[in-house]
Amino acid sequence: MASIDFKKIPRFKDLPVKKGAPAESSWGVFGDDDEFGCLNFLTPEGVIEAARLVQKGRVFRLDTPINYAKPPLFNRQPAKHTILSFEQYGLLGHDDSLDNYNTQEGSQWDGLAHIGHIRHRAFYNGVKDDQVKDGPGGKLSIHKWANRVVGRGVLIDVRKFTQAKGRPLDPLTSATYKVADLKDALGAQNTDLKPGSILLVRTGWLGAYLAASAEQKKAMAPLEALKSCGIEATSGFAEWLWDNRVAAIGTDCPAVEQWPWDFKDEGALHYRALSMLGLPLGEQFVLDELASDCAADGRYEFMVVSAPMNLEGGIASPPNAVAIK
Ligand code: UVW
Repeated sequence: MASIDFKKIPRFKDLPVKKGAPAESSWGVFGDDDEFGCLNFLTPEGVIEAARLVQKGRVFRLDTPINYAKPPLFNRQPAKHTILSFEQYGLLGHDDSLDNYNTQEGSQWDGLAHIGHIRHRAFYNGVKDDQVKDGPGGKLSIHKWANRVVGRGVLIDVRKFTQAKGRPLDPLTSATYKVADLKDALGAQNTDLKPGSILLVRTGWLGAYLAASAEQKKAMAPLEALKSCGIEATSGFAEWLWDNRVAAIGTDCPAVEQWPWDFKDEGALHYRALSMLGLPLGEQFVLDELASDCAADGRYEFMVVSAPMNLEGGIASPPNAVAIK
């Protein structure tokens, strides 16, 4: 984590800055070898500012329990947890063994090597597939984030806002929230986006999923069957995030954008955010309790501390995150 001069960061309309880089990409803004993208907006000064937001000592866990989704979404497999015993050594005690663990089985940060651009065949900053799969030394590895994802968090409760306006959407469909909804909800919350915010957006999907029956969960889990709400995947959304210097965006829905999204569509948010801007996407975050507290005290900003897995060469990670107020 390092200080940056926010005034020197180009506006979205002036991207790309690097000759030959794709349109609307930030490639080169933080240097040709940069692997952090928008996480560069998180600074030591921002950490100190974020710590000042801790005022009442309430801590909100943002991760789902491991294996919360039964079965996990997108055809991902559940982890197998075994308690190992020390009995054979005459000792009363245990270890855990967690087999078959998929780092994206529940709440997760999509690392920047999760999805590369469909046409450019490259990840953020032009990283190629073989550079990602280079073992523990792989480029864009999630372990590099292990001490980088700390800063000011802002919650937009767009679910609550649209419900209050009498136009709730069904989170278990592919309906989308518009950027205007996010802006209006922020305004209604009297909250602003300062440079270097970790933006959390409550869409209502996780609550709706948890309220579904076991049969419904089983039916909606496969990638081919899942339908989920999300945020519009437009250039305008990417521009708003970049120009506000959002460091990462986490939501309580499965893909941040709606699911399904069309892999052939270059306008998909996974391409715009992960591959073009280097903007981490957070999915299936637990936000309901935090949202209730924000509504109760009228404060939608807090400190976020997320320590992704120290997995060298890793692609993604549970956020291992808390919001502290
Ligand atoms: C895909 O979009 C394929 O996965 P995720 O939503 O987990 O990033």
